[in-house]
Amino acid sequence: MKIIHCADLHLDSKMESNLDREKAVERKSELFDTFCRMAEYAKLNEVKVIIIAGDLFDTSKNMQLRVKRRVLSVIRDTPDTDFLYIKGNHDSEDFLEGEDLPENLKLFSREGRSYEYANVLITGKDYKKGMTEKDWSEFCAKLKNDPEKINILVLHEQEGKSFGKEGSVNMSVFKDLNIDYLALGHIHSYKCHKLDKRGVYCYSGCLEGRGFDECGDKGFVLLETEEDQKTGGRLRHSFVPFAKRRIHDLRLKLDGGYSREDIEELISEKIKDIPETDMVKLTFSGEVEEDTDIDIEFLQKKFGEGFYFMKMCDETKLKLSYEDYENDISLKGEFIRLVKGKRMREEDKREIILMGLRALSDREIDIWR
Ligand SMILES: [Mn+2]
Repeated sequence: MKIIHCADLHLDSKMESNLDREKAVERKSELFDTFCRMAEYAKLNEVKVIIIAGDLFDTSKNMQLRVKRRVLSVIRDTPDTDFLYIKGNHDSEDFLEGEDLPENLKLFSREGRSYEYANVLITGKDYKKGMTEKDWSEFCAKLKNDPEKINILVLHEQEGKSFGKEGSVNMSVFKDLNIDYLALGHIHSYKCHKLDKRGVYCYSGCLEGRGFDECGDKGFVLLETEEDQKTGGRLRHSFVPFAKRRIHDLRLKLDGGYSREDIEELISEKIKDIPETDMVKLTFSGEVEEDTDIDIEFLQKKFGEGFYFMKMCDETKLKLSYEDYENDISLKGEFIRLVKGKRMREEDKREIILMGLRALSDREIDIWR
């Protein structure tokens, strides 16, 4: 039997933090398309269950009736697959109320609930704010996991050292409960670790990256059960990259003087393996000499055309020792000589000089150097 574990789709996200209105609308429809493609994948590959581990939607305020109804119709059109959906911290409690729900959409509650498919028991619990260690222990004590079966637990929680603080849960509370696979949502990157001798806990990550804090491969986890007479069954899991576009947050650390040609060469090298359908942010950092030519507008236009979206940021600081200017016949030189002639601590003088030079220069200087 095949099962998909996905989470954090945030289907009604506005997508406007980087993109212009037109692209934001397009990207938003891509989020939905990827959800449809996943349903298609389930049909083609005879996936019995799709687990959605919370945050199917972004906020109830953004929630458009249209998006909700379309999601329900995709589920209805995939009748051979059950959609097991727990609510995350973004999903509002009552947004499905009054809707005509498809039979294959299975919901949970804040107290927890289980569904059984052959030898697989899937238990899930909607997100509930402020769960203490005691609450979790009580929840775990009620689990009906059967050691002979494959047991999956679905939650939308932040893994942490302690309980309750920022809504975190220490994963050790789920140890030795015969859990084979703990399907988690909330963290937007794929991550899988050993839970105990028997099981693993796994964040599937989101299906599509939305911003530059959601970089790299995004997709879902495919679970496959194997019949095994001795153990009653085994579960294999693998991450399936599935996003339409990948998001890259790149940095170019500079040190010294660079001509425009040098900069262009460095950019070309940095981006050479990135497909043009991707979204790229490139930040220049480090220290550069004054004659370095980073014309962000020009570079963004030149290289941005090769990608769906590109954004460049210049965070470089001016590499400077003020002694270089001390004897100059210039405003900078005059300023340095003026400050040096004052009666004050040498460190203060240095700080004032660097601050003044920064004001007189068009590039930022690291004054704490
Ligand atoms: Mn969340």
